[in-house]
Amino acid sequence: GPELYGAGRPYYLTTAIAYPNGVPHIGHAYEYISADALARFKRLDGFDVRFLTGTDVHGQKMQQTAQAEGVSTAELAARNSDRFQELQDRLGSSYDRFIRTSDDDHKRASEAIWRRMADAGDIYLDKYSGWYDVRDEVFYAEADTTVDEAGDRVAADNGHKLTWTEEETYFFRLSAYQDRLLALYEEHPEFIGPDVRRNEVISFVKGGLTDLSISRTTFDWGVPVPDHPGHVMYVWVDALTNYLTGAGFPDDPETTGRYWPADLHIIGKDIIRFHCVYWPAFLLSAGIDLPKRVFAHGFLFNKGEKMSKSVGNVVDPGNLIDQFGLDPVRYFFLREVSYGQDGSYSAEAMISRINADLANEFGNLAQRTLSMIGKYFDGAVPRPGEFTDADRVLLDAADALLEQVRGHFDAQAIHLGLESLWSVLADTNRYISAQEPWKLAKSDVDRTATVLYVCAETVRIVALLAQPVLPTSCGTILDLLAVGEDRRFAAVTTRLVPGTPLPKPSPVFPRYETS
Ligand code: ME8
Repeated sequence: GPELYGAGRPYYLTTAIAYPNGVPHIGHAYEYISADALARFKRLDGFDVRFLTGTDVHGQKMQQTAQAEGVSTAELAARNSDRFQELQDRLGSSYDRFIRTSDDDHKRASEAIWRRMADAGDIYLDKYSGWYDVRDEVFYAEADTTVDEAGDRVAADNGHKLTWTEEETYFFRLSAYQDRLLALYEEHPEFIGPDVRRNEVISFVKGGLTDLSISRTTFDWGVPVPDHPGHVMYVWVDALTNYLTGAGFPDDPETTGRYWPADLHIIGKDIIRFHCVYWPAFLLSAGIDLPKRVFAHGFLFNKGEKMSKSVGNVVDPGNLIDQFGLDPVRYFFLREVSYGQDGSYSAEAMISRINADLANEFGNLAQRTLSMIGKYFDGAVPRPGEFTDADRVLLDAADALLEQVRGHFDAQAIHLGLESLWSVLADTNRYISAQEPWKLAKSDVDRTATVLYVCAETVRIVALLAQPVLPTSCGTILDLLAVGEDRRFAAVTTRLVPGTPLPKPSPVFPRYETS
């Protein structure tokens, strides 16, 4: 078999688990597509990937939304969690588990981590009084609030309405972890990506940490605190623990040993503090290894505007797929948006990517190459003669792609991985225009064979490495090149075999016609 880079080593990655208080939007779809592409690349590169995603069903916001809609909270959670899982399926996501924090094993994981933090002496009972943002499920210090024009107390950073909260709760001794967290960021700069988020977290922690209220008594929708009736866990305590549940903690130590610590948490930039401050502090307290990396993607906007229900500009991911097709939608978001930065959706930009990058640059090249092979070589892979310098330069560029794309994907620079692939497609298009195989075919069949072989090889290599982003279309191109399933790994170096009969070609990337 082919020599595999990952050699079956475990690789565990996760997405954030969404609040199912509404239906999923394009921001959720973006996170799923990007995490799926990263998961698929690792599998393609020979890793034993475990990919976790799901929903975060607890918290005050869920209970309030259910009350407003007149349904039980469990019903709301189940109904909307189904919508999120359906979206994952429609996006072709290769997740291994869709966790819902109402799952039984998750309750056991949350109890287990709570007990460990309590045993470490990091949990104590006290009275909490302060401001709470139900929408983000986060506590605010008085100093970080302000009063809006209507006279309501709001969060200074985002204007969210705050609720005064006074109750007896358990606290986590977060203040004790400041030095250990700063040491973590210092010793493991790779723990937080991109750098801009790392700097944000460091200055937040340097500003000082106060102990965190981690239980609630004024409502009951959550994981009960072990041995302390009347308290449910603060939603972020159980939510973050989902990553451990998904690795088999605490029921299955063998699986946990294999997949934990997680290699990568993919999240949006708004929840970096929970993942890079609270989560490592909980784990340090519980004596559990820390995840290796947290990467925060940016936010998606509609033509540069924030999407909101009241503005009526929320883009439904299902509609996008209906209109443009799944692979083009996946490609668009991963190529158009620099991963880690904010990005924007517009139909014009989508159509331009589909026609320029997919239909012209990739689709036309594949179709021209395959149809000339059909016409001049009876539909079998042509036998190349000696390679010229131009042939070798192009083949070398294609052969260099694996290491480039691997490097970019390992740094979560998905857009740069695609840029590398498309730059070799552009080279190949220039090469085919310069070589003019359609003219050569009349005078020099041997040279035509070599030129078409070189084109078919670059198409094969690009299709192989673009599979994580364009799984269906690249699968079809590899079918058209008669590349067997056993040769569809990233590290395959076997060239196309001259004489192999190819199926009748058909176009893979249609143009999007605006009538
Ligand atoms: O934060 N563009 O859930 P959530 C890009 N339950 N990403 C976006 C986005 C946008 N417009 N809007 C949201 C939560 N996201 C918690 C997570 S994890 C232990 C608990 C991203 O439904 C957001 O940044 O509000 C987050 O990563 C994910 O969608 C779920 O957001």
